[in-house]
Amino acid sequence: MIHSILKAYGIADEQSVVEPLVSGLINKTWKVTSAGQDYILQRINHFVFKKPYEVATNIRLVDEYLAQHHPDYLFVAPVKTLSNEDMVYNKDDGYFRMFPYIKGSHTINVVSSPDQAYEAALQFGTFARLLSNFDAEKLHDTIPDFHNLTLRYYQFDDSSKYGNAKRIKRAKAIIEDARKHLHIVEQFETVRLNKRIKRRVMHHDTKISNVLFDEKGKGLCIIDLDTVMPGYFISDVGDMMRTYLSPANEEETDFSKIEVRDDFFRAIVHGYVSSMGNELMPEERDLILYSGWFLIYMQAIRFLADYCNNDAYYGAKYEDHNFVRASNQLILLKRLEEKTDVFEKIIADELKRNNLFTLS
Ligand code: GN1
Ligand code: MG
Repeated sequence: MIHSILKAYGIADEQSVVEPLVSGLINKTWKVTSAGQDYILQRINHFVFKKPYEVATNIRLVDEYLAQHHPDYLFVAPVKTLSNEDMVYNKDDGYFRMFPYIKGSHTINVVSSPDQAYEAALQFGTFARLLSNFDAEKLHDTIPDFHNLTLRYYQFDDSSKYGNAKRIKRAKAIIEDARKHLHIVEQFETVRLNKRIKRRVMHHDTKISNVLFDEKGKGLCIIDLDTVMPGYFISDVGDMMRTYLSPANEEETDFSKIEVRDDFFRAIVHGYVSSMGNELMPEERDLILYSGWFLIYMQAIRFLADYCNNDAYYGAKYEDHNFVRASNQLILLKRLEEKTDVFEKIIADELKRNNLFTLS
């Protein structure tokens, strides 16, 4: 199957070595080595990305804009096929794209130092800043309503009423717990109504494995651009908080290991504010801590809804997998909420360091 795809790129069977890479929950990825060249091959999950051509169009528009306005910026655009396409379609296996492998780069799966969190935040902040004059509305919503928390809440609410009855019963306590956080959804509605809070070009999946690092541990560029689409900055900053603050990730079953670390929080804020803080409106700067609540809560109710809906979206490796993931994220949210005063102080410090102010 892979070999017929490689042919479209002019890569011959005999010379190529293809090895699967462990990556996210949605797309499949392989490393391809051929004639001394390395590539990353990715299959788009077209049950999730229903219009793969829109994904390709977004990446092309962003690539063209950056090439024209910021030619020195390292943006990893897909390799073209022999017939100059961004993507290959094969009726049995779906849609594939190939990216050049950036020499000397590596990815990490776990954030183990505040420096790494800082480097990543700087990368995502720089990407957003360089695109702040690009009209985000030119881009397609590659997953419509992807980070629409209000809709996610309704989906969760439906699943908790009409989903798998046995599972709903099992999850009763966390469903009730999740309902107690409705204020996070209400605040999202005020964000949507506030015209000074712009929809920007956002990455929407800022976990650490989507940053390439060089040998010295400096951030090189960002990858996995399928969810690059219009959104609010809280999506990118929030997902960094969700995935960098705790030493234990969403898969952890021992919840006593979930904690939020002050120095990692400062590193995220430092990296993002120093690259993107100037672009943010004061109204947006007021939402930095809210970003974490917003994204962690959204992930919790997405996992919980999926549990009630028989794991239709995320899949599951064991019976209670999505129940455990949802419980985990609700605990992470609590740990973050407990730090409100300390973290507001850190945000104030970092803004001050950059001579920036908020409304409040
Ligand atoms: C999915 O596929 P992956 O792991 O990059 C999901 C994200 C979630 C993440 C949770 C398109 O990302 O929104 O945060 O799982 N992406 C999509 O692990 O739904
Ligand atoms: Mg992804």
